[in-house]
Amino acid sequence: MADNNTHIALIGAPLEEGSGRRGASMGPMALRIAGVDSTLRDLGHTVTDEGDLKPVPARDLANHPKANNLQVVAAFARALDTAVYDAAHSGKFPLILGGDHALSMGSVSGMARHAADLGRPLFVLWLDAHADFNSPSSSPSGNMHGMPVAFFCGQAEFAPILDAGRPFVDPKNVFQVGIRSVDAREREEISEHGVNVFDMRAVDEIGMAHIMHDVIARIRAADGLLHVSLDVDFLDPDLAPGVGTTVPGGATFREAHLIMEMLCDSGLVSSLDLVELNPFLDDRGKSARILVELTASLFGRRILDRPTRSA
Ligand code: B3U
Ligand code: MN
Ligand code: MN
Repeated sequence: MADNNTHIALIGAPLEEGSGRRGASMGPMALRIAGVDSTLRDLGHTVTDEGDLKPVPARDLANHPKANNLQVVAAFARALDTAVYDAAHSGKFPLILGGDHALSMGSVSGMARHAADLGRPLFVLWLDAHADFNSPSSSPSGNMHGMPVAFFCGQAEFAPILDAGRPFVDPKNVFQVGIRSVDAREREEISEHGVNVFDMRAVDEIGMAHIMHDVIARIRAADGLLHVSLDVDFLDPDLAPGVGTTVPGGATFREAHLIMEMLCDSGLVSSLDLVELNPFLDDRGKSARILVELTASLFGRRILDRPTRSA
């Protein structure tokens, strides 16, 4: 994706059952009201809104005491896997309007299948306060929005309870930026699996520009595709209060825009999740609007009519 004409498929995923509270199902509508489609069209892109997925719960799967609402989460994961794969396969850029973060089990699976077709590796940039590397046995809450990274990195525990046999993502191709709330088992898991982590301390010490140059160079060297997953709580809660799990000390407005601007210049991004927006908790649409603004930066809006510095 660069700043020329891209055909973007908006895919609504009104999932909230992965999150342990109500409200994230209103996320797709809030993003539409904030003007995600017209903003992208104004930048010269073609936008097709595919509407919202409404999957039937996956009753072929057994309920699990520590994977809350597994049947609903799995239904969304399956539906998104197909919708995202089909969109990418037909040359479109899948832009997923969430919905809680459990939906990334499906969007990343779909992009992993697409990348495998192309014979290219899939990389994931995980912008989040959390590592989302729990599994049912390690999760303190049982909420599946805390589990997608473990799922798509192939954590064995998911095989008997969720769909096995999907292409997974090599954990070494996952970059987590901005994390600042990690459970004890997650800390061990991400290091054992070799996930690349730039926590908020790294952001403070090294700086966002340096981190992103590094991430982009590594993906480019491997000729990878990049899926970006943006959780609202990546941002500082003063900036974006419309999320169920606010964690102080998040990314600033400029840090977040810089990421998007550098990713735009890189031309590497092939798909995007906007997740965890909870309009019920938002302050007059502020968080929905900032997600749309960040998306605009990813799709070519810039301060001056030139890249500031090539990535
Ligand atoms: N790590 C905790 C909390 C959490 C993860 N993701 C969010 N919250 N949004 C858990 O429940 O897994
Ligand atoms: Mn998350
Ligand atoms: Mn989070």
